Amino acid sequence: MVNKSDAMYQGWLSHNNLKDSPYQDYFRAVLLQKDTNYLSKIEKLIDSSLNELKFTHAQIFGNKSILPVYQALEEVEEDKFIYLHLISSDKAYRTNSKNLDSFSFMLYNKNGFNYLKINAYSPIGLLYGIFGLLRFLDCNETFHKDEIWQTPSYSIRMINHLDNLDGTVERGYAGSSIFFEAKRNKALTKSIMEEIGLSSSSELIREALKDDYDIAEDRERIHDYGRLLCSIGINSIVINNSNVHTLETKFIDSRLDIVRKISDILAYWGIKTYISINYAAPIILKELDTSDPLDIRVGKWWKEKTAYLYSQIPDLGGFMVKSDTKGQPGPFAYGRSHTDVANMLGEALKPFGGILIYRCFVFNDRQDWRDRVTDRAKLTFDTYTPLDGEFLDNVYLQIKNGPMDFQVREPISPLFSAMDETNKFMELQITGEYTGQQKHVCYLVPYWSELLNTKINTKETISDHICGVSAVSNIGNDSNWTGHTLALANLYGYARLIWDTSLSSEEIAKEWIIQTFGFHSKVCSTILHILLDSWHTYENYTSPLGTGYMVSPKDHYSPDVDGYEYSRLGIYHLADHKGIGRNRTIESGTGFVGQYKEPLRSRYNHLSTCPDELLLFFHHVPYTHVLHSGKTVIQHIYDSHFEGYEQVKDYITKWKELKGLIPDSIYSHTLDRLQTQLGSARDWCDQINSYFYRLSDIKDEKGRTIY
Ligand code: GCV
Repeated sequence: MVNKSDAMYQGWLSHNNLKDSPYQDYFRAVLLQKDTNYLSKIEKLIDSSLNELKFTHAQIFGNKSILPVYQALEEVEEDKFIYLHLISSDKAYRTNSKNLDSFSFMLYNKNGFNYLKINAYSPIGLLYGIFGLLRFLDCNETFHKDEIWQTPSYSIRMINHLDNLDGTVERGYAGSSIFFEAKRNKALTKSIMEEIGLSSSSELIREALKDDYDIAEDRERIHDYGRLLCSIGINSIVINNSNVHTLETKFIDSRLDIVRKISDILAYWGIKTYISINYAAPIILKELDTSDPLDIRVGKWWKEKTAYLYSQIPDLGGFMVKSDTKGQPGPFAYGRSHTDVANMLGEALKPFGGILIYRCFVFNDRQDWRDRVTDRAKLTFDTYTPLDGEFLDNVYLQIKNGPMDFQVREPISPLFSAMDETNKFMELQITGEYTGQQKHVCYLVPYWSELLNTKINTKETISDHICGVSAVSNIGNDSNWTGHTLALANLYGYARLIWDTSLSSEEIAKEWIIQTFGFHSKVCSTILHILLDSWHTYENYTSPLGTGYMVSPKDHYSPDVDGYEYSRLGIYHLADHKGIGRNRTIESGTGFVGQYKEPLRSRYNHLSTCPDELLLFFHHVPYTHVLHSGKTVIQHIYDSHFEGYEQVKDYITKWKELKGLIPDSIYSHTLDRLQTQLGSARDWCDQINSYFYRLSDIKDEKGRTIY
């Protein structure tokens, strides 16, 4: 069981800072005024709202003190109080000129008034308002105006878990699943299974042990997770891996009880539960001999199945399904298209208000490395754009931020500025599969902010062309949730950014640091510096100038410059003794650039305008090519790698100055991770520099040691 006294377990929600807040007296009492009667299930959200205020009250005035909650103004006895007003949404939407939705809230503090007020138009808006107010005060902000309005940038703000029912987490770097676990000792059970002959196939073992898995015993932890997510506005979670194995197919069948239990908990936090489904479920569950979406029996099967699921979990969000990739069954097995599958499932979900999230991660893993024409980067666009306008309106295409796969730097996927007749989600990755796997510090919010705010013409950004954002979770059952303490800033930052895309990554980092560590100026400035610098640092010592993928194909972590170079995966840097990079231009390259609209198309197509950091993604150049920075490509490679290594060294020096200023456990654990990062940065720096020095035979101008 997790150590709940771990200094990071409460994340950013300890409300410790309120102990010194000039506003603390307002937390002596609460007035809750409701304009309308809400359904009892909605009362869960009111409970959570009041519980958060009770917790805050106890933090300030001690555990023995009880928070009085009043229903009418004239009853309030205290001089100061928090005033919660749940306003009928019809009235509010009618009379208010602001762009309100059910998640909106308003904080109100007028000089001379003896209360801090939260106006909300739905119970979830009220809960968001409470967390919004607490954040505001925890960060020691002051009310410069009477009213502060908040409405999120997107109505769906989602987290994707890659958790499997046996408790493992694909691309998880922070322990096991917080949702699922084995009831008995797994190792013991496995050895028994092996003894009776189910030796080699883990799928068989998992299947044989199917009744041995359940919702994690520590349900309080799921509650606490819901609280963390709700406080930053997340309202949707896909609870299982989009690679759906046989065992997890049972979530829509004999193990639906697990989904229901999780969904019941998350409902306290206004979070809708989604399930990843396997498109071949009718066959896997042995109920049909086909999954052909155009076979009437299959459509009927999904309709009945969906009706059953909603009868058990009426507020289920919907399904996520992964299209053709990596051995997962796809529509092409039956000669059908993506729309055939998506619309069949969308139709089944429609009567219940459910949505279908269709993940468009496609790639051809049969490519011949000798083939210079086929370009994996082009595949998603080529596959999906002909289908624009053909998806039902409750189908959302989930598109990874870049055309490849969560590299430290990729250009934005051209699909976002195409397919105007289709609902689109952007998928980000919080878990650092290719960005140091939470052993390295790598605060990704600056990157995400850059992506969402990419201008696609003079008026619009990418963000205007999507209707939601989703991201792969970085959470596990480690006591501090994310393995690396500083990786929690990525979860926090992701959610805050998609709540309000105009927030800067620096503002977000400051919020997180202050709520987590308090106001000590050295602590704040050091952690802020490390976080804001860390993405560029990681980029510096890993693959240069947008090439990506110089990692080991086995672990996606350690350096292996040619790891993918002769593979069938379509990922090639094409470095030889003269130059490096993939020519994707319209005239002489693979033509990928042609998928962009102006102005990005011209910007990326021409060497003179292509940004340095993406140069090798779009162009093949000699090592002596001069960048906009004035350096040659080869000198940039040497300099950035030496610099990246030095930056990590500097983080360690700076971190050591925090000894005694932050809890010891966080201090030493993070120091340990930074030292691991330094060792890895050294490997990266030496291997990349040596590789390119040996290949190009061009010396480092600064004469540093290259092996
Ligand atoms: C969930 C990458 C990852 C896989 C992941 C896949 C996807 O290939 O390595 O672990 O599978 O992306 O996003 O579907």
